[in-house]
Amino acid sequence: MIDINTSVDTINIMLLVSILVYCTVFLTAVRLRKEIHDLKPNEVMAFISAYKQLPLDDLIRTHTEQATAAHGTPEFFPWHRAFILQMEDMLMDIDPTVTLPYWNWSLESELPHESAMFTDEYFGSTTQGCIQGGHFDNFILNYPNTHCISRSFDLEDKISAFTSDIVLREIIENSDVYDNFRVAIEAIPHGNVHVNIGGDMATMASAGDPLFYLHHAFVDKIWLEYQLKNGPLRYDQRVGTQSIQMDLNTVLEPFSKTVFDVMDVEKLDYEYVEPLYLMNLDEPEEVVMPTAPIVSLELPKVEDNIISSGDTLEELLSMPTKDLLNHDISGASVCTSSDTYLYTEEAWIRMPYPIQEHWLKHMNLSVVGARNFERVLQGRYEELNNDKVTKTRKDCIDRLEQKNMLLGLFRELE
Ligand SMILES: [Cu+2]
Repeated sequence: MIDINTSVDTINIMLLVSILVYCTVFLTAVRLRKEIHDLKPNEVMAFISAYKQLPLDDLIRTHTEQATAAHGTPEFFPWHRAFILQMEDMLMDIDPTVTLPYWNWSLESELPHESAMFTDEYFGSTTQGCIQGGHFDNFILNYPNTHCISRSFDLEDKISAFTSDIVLREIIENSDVYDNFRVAIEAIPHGNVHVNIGGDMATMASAGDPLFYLHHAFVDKIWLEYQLKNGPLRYDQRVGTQSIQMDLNTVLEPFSKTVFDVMDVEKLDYEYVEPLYLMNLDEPEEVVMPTAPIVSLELPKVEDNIISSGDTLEELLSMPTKDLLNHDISGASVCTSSDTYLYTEEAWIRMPYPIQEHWLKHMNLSVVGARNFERVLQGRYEELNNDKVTKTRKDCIDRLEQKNMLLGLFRELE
């Protein structure tokens, strides 16, 4: 005879076991890709030492051999997704605790050279030539020839602006047709990072520089955000002059995977963790803080300009009432003496420079298309910057009104 209690226990145990198996097999299998600033120093070191053991020459060869299929075509996103996934598999074979971090460069878009990425603790501080010092000191690669990983910042010791976070978000938000989105990201935001850092990053040998993988993990995250908005299977093959057929069944050489196989990130078992370093965490010693400022939209202080006699509002308000009333405030009715003051570079979201034509050609990207898109982006940056100026002017007027009200109050008191 079957004891009912026993069978209930058995069912419970079976349930528990299956939950445990599920947790072990599925939940722990998800790879978490964190923003590089969120890695602890020992995690950065684990990534770097696993990275140095990768067959980097083979990876550069793969990237170079597939240059034509993987760039300037709809395959750009799926091919690079498969590529960095393979690279991450290799990393994890070397050290199972390591996953591929991503670098959200859009949060450091205005002063990229001030990013922690360009320090000896991360990927080297050298601005021109072979990386010297740090973990990649004179790091030699052998494909396509024997060379060191080099950098060549486009402004000598500085890097000109990348696409800012706010504009990047708008591109994702406003994109519908897959291949328009692909072009919008590939040519400018993705391209600027390669070209402005320069050196290996500006060539097909970029796949030897660790920054390539962090950059492409972020590019992959950008695509994922587009997919979450438009559905994972949104993939229109390119129309027009492109003669190659690229649909979901296209094989991504040499990975023996089709485009379809990499469309659904959930099936690929990895996830991107949103940057935590932007939040105020309670354990500062646990978190590697960025050395570069987050995109700074701070405007220059306008107080100095409110009163043409040179007094700031604070100075006026700190004056004894008697002095204040005798003070010349004749210039106080205008908010700014010149518009140019507000148009200082500090007030702006920096706009990326036009991308180099030879790089666009190298990547099979349309120069005319890129220039047109740059013009659209430029218009948007101008709008954003004008909004900032308008807002500043409004703040200024508000403060003036506040001041006049206080002055009126003082006069009444007298
Ligand atoms: Cu590439």
